[in-house]
Amino acid sequence: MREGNNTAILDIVLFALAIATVRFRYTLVSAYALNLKPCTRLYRAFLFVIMSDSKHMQLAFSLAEKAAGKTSPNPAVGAVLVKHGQVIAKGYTHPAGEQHAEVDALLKAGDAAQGCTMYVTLEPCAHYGRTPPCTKAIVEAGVAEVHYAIGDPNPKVNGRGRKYLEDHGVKVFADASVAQGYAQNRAFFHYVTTGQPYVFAKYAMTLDGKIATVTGESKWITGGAAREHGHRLRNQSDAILVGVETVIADDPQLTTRLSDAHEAVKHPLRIVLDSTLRIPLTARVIDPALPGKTLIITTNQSLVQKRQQLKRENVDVLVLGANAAGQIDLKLLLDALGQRDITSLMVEGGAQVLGSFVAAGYVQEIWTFIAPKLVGGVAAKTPVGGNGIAQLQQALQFEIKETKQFGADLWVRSERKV
Ligand code: AOF
Ligand code: ZN
Repeated sequence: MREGNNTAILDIVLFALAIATVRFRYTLVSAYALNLKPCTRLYRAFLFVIMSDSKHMQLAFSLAEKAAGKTSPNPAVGAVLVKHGQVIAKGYTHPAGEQHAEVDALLKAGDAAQGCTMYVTLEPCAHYGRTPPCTKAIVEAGVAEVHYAIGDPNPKVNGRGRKYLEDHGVKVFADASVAQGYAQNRAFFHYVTTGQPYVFAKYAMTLDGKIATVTGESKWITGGAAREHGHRLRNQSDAILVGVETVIADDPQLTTRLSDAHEAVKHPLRIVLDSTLRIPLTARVIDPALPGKTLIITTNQSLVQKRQQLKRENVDVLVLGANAAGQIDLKLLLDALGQRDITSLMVEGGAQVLGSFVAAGYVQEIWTFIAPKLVGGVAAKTPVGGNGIAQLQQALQFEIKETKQFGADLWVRSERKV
């Protein structure tokens, strides 16, 4: 009996807290998952409401996932319109210049949008950019309530979306799933707040941490399934970067090649760092027949004549300032790429280039492929070159977020700890 009373009191306390703040409504979903199973009918009914909220938000996230990698420099967003618990329409962000997720859903719903609740993974925009503001379309369609997962830090939005909706009588529930909203568009969030692309490092190594044998042989460290996954990652990046040493040693094409592509693949901008322009004129990466574009970054140490020789319809040369060691200044590089709307950059190596990005603290995420092989040899290269650090305390800290096996190889995705 006493236990029953205690449960009822717990229910009442939780219920009061839940209605006190919107944020708590979502916190209570976790409380439920943690097995705090209060049993009053009132509370169960309340949980049902908030859980269907979270179900609709999860649907919005899965819609956004469909658009991931195809919306740059815009974030990939999902939106769902719901009335009386029924999904009326679903939308997602279309390529930049076309409709945003909210407008996509509103167009599909037509008049049925009136009185609906919208679940959307990002604060709706309130500005005229390539497209008119979503907030205006939401108000005009008569949407009653908007739940969004995370605010849009774009200085043109940043709370203005919420304010516009509230000022026009729409009920707004913000910050429902901040962590998930951030994770899904982490490159966009980084780009829109720093003006620079989010940097991924990608490499394949053996169990003993080697990217090649002592003779420099590196084809192939991993098997076909892992390499195919590498191409899938390329398909989601805005740009891919290598140093000229890699071009000279491996002569890569740096295009996206997928065996199971059902739609057109994306060829990220190919970037070659080459401070003195040692790139051979026969390199495959500057082949005019390649799809997509190549950008060669150099410094004023290179010959003007060679710069002219390299330029073609799909190949451009950009001269940037150098650091004291005569290498391309990475800050200038990332700023220049941000100005060109590059939101994500995949650095593929080699070791020297990766060493420079790591030393400058620019690597936000690492995709490591590990092949179950041992090659040995002190002279065999490891993924990150440069001078390294003296003390473990100075190491860049990462957190492993995901692991997957591809064939015999393992893929580890780690994010920089903040
Ligand atoms: C939304 N829904 O689906 C997306 C949003 O140039 P525009 O008009 O396409 O606006 C781009 C900005 O809009 C972008 O930088 C980001 O702040 C936001 N993206 N907003 O309401 C969407 N993709
Ligand atoms: Zn919008």
